[in-house]
Order: sequence, then C-alpha cells, then structure tokens
Amino acid sequence: MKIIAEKINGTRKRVAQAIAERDAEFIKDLAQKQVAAGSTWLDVNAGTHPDREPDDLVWLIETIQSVVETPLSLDSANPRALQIAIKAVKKTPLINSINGEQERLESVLPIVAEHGCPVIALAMDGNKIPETAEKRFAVITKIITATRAMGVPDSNLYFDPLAMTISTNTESGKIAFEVMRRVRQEYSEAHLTIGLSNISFGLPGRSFVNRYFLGFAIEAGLDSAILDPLDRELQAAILATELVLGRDKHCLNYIRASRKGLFDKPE
Ligand code: THG
Repeated sequence: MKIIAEKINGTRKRVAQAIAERDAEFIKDLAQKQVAAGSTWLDVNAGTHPDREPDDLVWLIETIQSVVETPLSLDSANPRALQIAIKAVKKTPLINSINGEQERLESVLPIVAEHGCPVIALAMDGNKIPETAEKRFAVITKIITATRAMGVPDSNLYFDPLAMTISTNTESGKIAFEVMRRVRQEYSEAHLTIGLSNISFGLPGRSFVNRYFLGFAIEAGLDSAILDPLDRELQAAILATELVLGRDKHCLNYIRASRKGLFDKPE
C-alpha cells in the first residue's frame, strides 16, 4: 500500500498559518514526521487563492526538499501553479490531479507526458461528481483514452473513484468499491487511490468509519491512499487488512511493524 501523506495542506488551519508566516520549521517537522511514518509521496496543497498559490507552493516545495528526499504529490487544480511547481521539484512528482474535463486534460496532460509523471485522475467531469458507479467509470474510460493517445502508460495512472460522505448518501462506499473493481478488471495496469477522510465527514467516531472503509477498499483493489500517516491505528489497520487478505508473505510486514513499536503504547 503506497501512502500519500496528507498533512501539508493549506486548508488545515495550522498549515495555513505556517504558510502565511513562512514558518519553515513547522513545515519541515511535518515533512520529516510523515516520511518517518513510511510515506511514498508527500502531498503538497497550498490551499491558497490562485494569485498566491504558485509562490506559496514553491516555498512549500523548497522548504520540504531542504529536509527530505521523498517525492511530492502536487495537489492543485491550477494548471499554472502546476507548471511553476514542477520546475521547483527535485524528483519526478505525482500530479494531483486531472479529471475528465476537456480543458483540464488539454492543459495538464502535456505536462504529465513531457515529465513522465504519475498522475491522479478523478472520476468526475468538471465540477460535477457523477452519482452512479457506471457514470464514474465512463469518465475513467474517457480519461484513459486521452492518456493513451498522449503516450502516458496506464501504469502511471492513479484513478480516484471519489469517496463521497456516507452521511449524505449511504451508497457512497458501495459506489466507490464498484468503480474500483471495474478499474481492476478492465484496466489492470492502472492504480487506484482515494482521499480517505471525506467518507466519514459529519459523523462521530470518524476513525472507525475511515478504517473499515479502507479495509474493504483494499480488498476491492485500492493500492494507494491519501491519508494521515501519523495515525498509528490506521497504519495498523492497513497492515492487518493486507495480512488477512493473504498479501503479506510470512506476515513479514506485520511483524516488522510490531518490532518497530507500532503496537506499543505511546508515552
Ligand atoms: N482526492 C485527491 N486529492 C485530495 C483529496 C481527494 N486532496 C485533498 C483531500 N482530498 C485529501 N487531503 C486531506 C488533507 C487534510 C485533511 C483531510 C484531507 C484533514 N482534515 C481534517 C479532518 O478531516 O478532520 C480537518 C482539518 C484539520 O485537521 O485542520 O486534516 O479526495 N486526489
């Protein structure tokens, strides 16, 4: 399971403050902690107004890269910010994200193709998220037609079926699982990812909802997720899920994590 670490996100109050005050130490600490927790990518989302976003994103990237080598996930809906950010990264980044909207495909796919970047593709057209699994899968098919035409290998695609809040539609989990299964069946080289925490929005005991959702999603083929890597119980849930699905040979990963103290009581 590849982890895209979510904490450097300007929509979070404390991070927004650090960006505004150019508090590099706070950002460096978040980067180092998330890397130590085993992240494959660090998501970087400036969360700011489009005018400020390129500057803020470049400052975040340079600050993070001064302490860690882990590749970044550039989380922006703004093609101009992405263009500028990609010049600041040391390692090939994950682009987060494209969707089925023609304009977005045309502005971002050339960057993806030129730099050979992996890219997250949301199962939506423009601002509307399709209600049914069928319609989301149709968007995915449209996207993969466009990426193949640009020479982007399927193995560089991370489809995000979108986790809508369960509290407003109790079918949300099932819809996401169905999209995942279809992608696994039809586009077996492509990957899957999801922004985990949205599923539990507005509910009490969110960590339980997130955890069980993630377990079933892994069974449905999810192989990466945007989540809080510092959540030890979530990390344990991932390892236990892979274990019971027979995907952890000789229980090595599970036991190794235990030896490293995953189940020890924090001080
Ligand atoms: N798909 C893709 N990218 C995404 C998302 C997605 N990027 C943004 C978001 N969704 C995932 N990232 C975060 C980052 C931080 C938090 C949630 C999602 C977070 N939320 C706190 C909470 O949920 O309670 C509240 C904020 C806070 O802690 O201050 O931390 O779906 N491709």
